[in-house]
Amino acid sequence: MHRRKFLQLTGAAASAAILTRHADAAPAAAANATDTPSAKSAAVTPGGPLAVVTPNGSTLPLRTVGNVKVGHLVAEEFEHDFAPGLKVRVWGYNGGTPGPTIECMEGDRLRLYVTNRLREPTTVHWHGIILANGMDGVSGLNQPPIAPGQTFVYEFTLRQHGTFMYHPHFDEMTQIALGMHGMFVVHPKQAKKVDRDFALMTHEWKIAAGTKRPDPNAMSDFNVLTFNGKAFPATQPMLVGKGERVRMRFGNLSPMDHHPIHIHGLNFAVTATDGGDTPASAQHAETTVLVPVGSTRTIEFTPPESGDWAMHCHMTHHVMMQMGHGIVPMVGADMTKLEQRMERLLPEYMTMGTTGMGGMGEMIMPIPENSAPMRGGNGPFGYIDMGGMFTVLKVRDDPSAPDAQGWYKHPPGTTASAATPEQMQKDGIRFDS
Ligand SMILES: [Cu+2]
Repeated sequence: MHRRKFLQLTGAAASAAILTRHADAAPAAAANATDTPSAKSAAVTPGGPLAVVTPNGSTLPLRTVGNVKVGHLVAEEFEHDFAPGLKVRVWGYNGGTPGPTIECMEGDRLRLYVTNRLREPTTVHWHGIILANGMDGVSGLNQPPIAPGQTFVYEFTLRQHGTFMYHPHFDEMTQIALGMHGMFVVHPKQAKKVDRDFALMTHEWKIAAGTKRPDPNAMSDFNVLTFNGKAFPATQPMLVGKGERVRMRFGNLSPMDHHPIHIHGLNFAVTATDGGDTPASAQHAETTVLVPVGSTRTIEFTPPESGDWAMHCHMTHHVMMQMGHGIVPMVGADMTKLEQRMERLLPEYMTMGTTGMGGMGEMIMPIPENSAPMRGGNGPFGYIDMGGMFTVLKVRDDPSAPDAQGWYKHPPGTTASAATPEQMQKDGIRFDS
């Protein structure tokens, strides 16, 4: 089907959910990929804190010159892969969205060069970092904008620790929406030991199906939701050991939405925000952490159960992809007559959504070029009908085992299964079908 036809269908079927997915077979879920960021965090300094892993991302290389750590961020446009089938031109840093995670120690003197390879000016604001006013990066207020082709230098000493972010403070609406942001981690001098430490930037994008650029003017109806710039199944799962101490740092520079991040199979405490550490007396157990726009949340937990555990934004539209949301609800409707009439006009017409949307991701249907509507991924029990801001936390008894990155092997008798009539009768369950 051509894109024009698809659009016709979308328009014609005012009542029907046109939910489609790629004509080619679903790619192997990245949830089973071999490049799981599992490497146990290496020490940044002997006996010191641990290195942060940014799944699907990178860490900014820093050179030591005298007593100063020197880094270089390049603001630029490049092609980015969101999910299988969806390649879009975005703006970011050093070829990445998010840009590389900046990772330092409290007390470090930092000199950061910023080169502007965009066609408009930019600046960098170090979100949450306490520094001299002239280093804060607000264009017009603290500095002149960095012109295209120009390189600016920022220099400051880190007097605090925590999880922060960086982003432009010139034409924020466009530049952040197009992908310019990154995480900024400062380890305390007396680091609290953990076994794993992950950084995840949440984001939302409006990318009309078949187009090559995100729409920075969008205020609602964001249709591509990402962890570190990737939508499931392109999100790299995270591998940890049962009983290990795990830290996750979430950032949110989405244009408009907060993200309640939910992890299955465990509970956690929020140990810090970008404002500082949460005192132990104020910490409590949670299963979902709301990460508001313009803030970070750091959580810590010790997973009590091995398995492949879902981790996702709990806004249900944030685990969907480029489907149309402006549609009439069809659940439970009998559309037989309408379908017959529509087929006279459009032979390929089909109504969707009358039994819910769960089957849509798996359907082999043509879609417009360069789009990933409602993409999901293959799981060990069938199709995982979620896309967007969804990933998998792989908890293993032995995370170094050779098969640790494959699907979890459930011990016999520990999976839900179809009930037998005998079982139901024995337990007094009545169901006349
Ligand atoms: Cu969300």
